[in-house]
Amino acid sequence: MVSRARRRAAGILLTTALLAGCTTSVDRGPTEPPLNDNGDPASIVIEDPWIKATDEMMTGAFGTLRNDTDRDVHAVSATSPLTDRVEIHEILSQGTTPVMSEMPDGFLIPAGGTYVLEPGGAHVMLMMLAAPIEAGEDVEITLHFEDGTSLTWEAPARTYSGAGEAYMGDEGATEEP
Ligand SMILES: [Cu+2]
Repeated sequence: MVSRARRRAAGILLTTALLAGCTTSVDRGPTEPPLNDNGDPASIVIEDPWIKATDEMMTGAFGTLRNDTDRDVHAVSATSPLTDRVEIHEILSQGTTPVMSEMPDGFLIPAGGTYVLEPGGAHVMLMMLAAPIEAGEDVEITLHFEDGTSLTWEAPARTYSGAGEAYMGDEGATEEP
């Protein structure tokens, strides 16, 4: 735990330098990604990422997001090169029918904890797909955080048809709930 304590101390020093207006030593230039409060651009990782292979116009991406920092990290939006229409969704029960709903405020990955994107639960939704996504294909997805940092990963496409996949698209509905 010594290294963790040291890293935290370094973060406090960095914050102090910024408050003092002494930015020359920490100025990484405009092309570098912004640092979060820990001074670490890669504090969130995703485990077991995947996306549901589909021949329809929408599909979900999943995985377990792990937050190794000591503060909550707020995911606010998602993007993908495959489509401009990417949203963060959850599944709510309306009576007996599971209905997808956008999470306009995104979600929190708790400090030192995980947030799970899974079928039947929260997911990254890709809509208005121009072409099918075939099993084995890799799909690039980026999650954007409130602090200005982001996480990009390649999600391998898998064939999946399980409970909780009753998306509105599968029911023939064209409107998002
Ligand atoms: Cu969805």
